[in-house]
Amino acid sequence: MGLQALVFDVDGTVAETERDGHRVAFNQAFAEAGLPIVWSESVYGALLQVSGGKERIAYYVQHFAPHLQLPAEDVERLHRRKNEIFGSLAPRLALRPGVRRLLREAREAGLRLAVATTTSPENAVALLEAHGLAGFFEFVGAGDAVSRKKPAPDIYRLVLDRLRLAPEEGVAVEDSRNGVLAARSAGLPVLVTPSFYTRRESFPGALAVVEHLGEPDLPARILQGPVSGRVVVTPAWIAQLLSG
Ligand code: XBP
Ligand code: MG
Repeated sequence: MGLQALVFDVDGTVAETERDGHRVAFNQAFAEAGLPIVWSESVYGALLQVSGGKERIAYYVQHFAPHLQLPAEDVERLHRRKNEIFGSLAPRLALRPGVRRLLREAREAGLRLAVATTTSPENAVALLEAHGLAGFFEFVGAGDAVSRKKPAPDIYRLVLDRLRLAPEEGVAVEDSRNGVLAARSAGLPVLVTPSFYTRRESFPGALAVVEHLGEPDLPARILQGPVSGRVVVTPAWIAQLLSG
């Protein structure tokens, strides 16, 4: 028993992909298709409550632009194009502080690493490859690999199943309330690094909430947890949190 694996969310956790990546790519795909839809930063923030890009487009059209009468094939085509555009933006999306460092330290400490994300696998892989991180992860659980997206626990259950891990042996790293709900429902403890769109959310049941993962010259503020102050999140610090 004890800490054996870290399971990373991608969007918002590894990088600020939503505001500067997905949102921009959705808008470009809409424009290319000649659709009169532009998602502002604030509108997109509200739409993030709908997990999944296809689901988000379909929800928006149904509620705010029903006159467009977009059939499911068009939604799928738009989403495919949006993901291609996201792939081309991925190299420009900076990693959040501490992500690369913690992955390296986790590998050195013998921890296993996996991804549990709602985004499509091609987006997760594009971002990880663009930053030379893909090789860190033994399994990428993503998108439609499960039928129910976060906040349902399914993607975390799939990852635990593939890694043959008990939930108490892993810690999820998440940025959103939906992600915390998903991980907690699967029994996984969660460390939260809120992102641009989730910084005002609450994270019930989180082990701790930290500003970001921290770097030696940029320790992160501890926003919620058993201790206060600042921290550079390390595998040892996470193990200590876990052991209470
Ligand atoms: C991510 C999502 C995804 C992305 C877009 O949530 O909800 O839908 O916004 O990706 P999380 P796709 O960080 O909780 O996994 O367009 O590929 O769905
Ligand atoms: Mg996220």
